[in-house]
Amino acid sequence: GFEYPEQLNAAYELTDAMVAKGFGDHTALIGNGRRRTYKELTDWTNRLANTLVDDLGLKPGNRVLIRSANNPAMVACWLAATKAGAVVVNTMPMLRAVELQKYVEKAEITHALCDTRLMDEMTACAKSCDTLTTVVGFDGTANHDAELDRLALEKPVTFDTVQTSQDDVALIGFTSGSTGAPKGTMHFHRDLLIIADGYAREVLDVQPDDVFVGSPPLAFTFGLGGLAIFPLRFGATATLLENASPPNMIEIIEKYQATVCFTAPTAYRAMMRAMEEGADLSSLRAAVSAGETLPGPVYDEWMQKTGKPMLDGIGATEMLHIFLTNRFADHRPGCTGKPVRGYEAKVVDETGQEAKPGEIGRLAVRGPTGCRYLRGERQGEYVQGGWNISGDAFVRDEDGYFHFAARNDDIIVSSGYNIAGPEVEAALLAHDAVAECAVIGIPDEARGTIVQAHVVLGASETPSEAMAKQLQDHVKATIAPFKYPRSVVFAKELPKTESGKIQRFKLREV
Ligand code: 3SK
Repeated sequence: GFEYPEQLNAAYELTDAMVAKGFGDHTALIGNGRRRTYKELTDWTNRLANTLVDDLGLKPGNRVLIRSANNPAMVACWLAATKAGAVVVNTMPMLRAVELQKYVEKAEITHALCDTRLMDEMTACAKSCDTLTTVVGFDGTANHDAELDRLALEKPVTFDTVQTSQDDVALIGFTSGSTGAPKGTMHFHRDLLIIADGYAREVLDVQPDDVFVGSPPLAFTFGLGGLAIFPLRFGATATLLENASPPNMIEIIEKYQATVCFTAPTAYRAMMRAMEEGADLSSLRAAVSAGETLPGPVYDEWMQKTGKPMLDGIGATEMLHIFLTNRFADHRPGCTGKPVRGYEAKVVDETGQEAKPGEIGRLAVRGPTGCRYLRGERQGEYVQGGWNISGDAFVRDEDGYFHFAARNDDIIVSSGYNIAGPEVEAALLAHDAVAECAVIGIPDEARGTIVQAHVVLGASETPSEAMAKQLQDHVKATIAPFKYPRSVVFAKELPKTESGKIQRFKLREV
């Protein structure tokens, strides 16, 4: 198990405690052109925490929404609110007032800290939300040129951290959900440390000289863990990019010799194309892929180009972070590995019984960081006997390795055959002309449903019937021929969430 003192404040552990451990002069955060040491970050968060309590009336247990792109100021606000005993809801910068309103109402938010560049939608949201009494702007560029920054500059650099208990709620993560109805999941102070002491220590072996880079928003627990909690827990350095496009990530990797990268397979593909043009990613010792299925060809190409495995993992907002993963010394293509320390996983059939090795079923997971839905929404449906039953179909092999088969709603039943959409996608991605693709089922009179592939071609390729035929033949030659996409649609881009997940449901809606 994981042992922590009864009184525990995760934000204190990631700041003041790190200074006490001797990391004061070490760089904690790099972003928007500035470096901050652990001491500077600690002082900054303490000033902010004093402001929240003294000027903005924040009480322990209040719910605080933070609205920002990934930058050091967002990390500082999150740490400050957590130190002050608040429960934080981090949100993505692109959300509109109507979406923010759902979070505010569900989580009964009282305070909102918002990058001033994103204030319009926040103000519009506040007008229709009764619980939200305080909205204050901070300067995401960290020039300290907004109300929250000005108030904070007047405050002392020490703060009496609120003595939360290890099982006090610290964070509410909202699942993006494929239907547009977000659900809140609650996480304790100790959970924030468990993901670091489990996954980041055991699997990544994070060291103080590590430099982290990546694309997931801090509003997504994948990003908060990978780009804030993991580096700060071990005295390492986090680089934060407001626009984490592959070229921007490459620039940071080259400039700061980044060692650990968190992003999705699509970005790794783009980075590998850039390597062919001379980009130097040799400083990376760990390339973590999650948030999307890692296609076998992407894993293979990375291995071939870097000589290192790409670490495929699967996590969930409900469980806070990655719970199944490959390891440096134990990795296989097309495989999501084994449970992280502290977690158990199994594959179950429709009746909840454990499936036999090799049989497809739903992935069930339990562990120390989940799963507690806000207001118990979905608790009965998705949590059974402490097991979180995910929407993903998996197979567990004889050796105990887990293999992703499909999202339950990605299984296409065509003429009585079960076809896993991701398998067809992996086959298409292995064709040189394909840059990105998404496979869905569409209604068909003769077969009930047929496989339709939405394909983005590489820059030098041109859509044509001949190209569609070539791709169909390629799939037939790669996997069982009945799985080939009977319909091929060429697209310029695919619909994606802000965290980079392809929204197949949008393709189904067309
Ligand atoms: O696999 C995911 O989508 C995920 C979700 C939340 C936190 C971490 C991860 C990897």
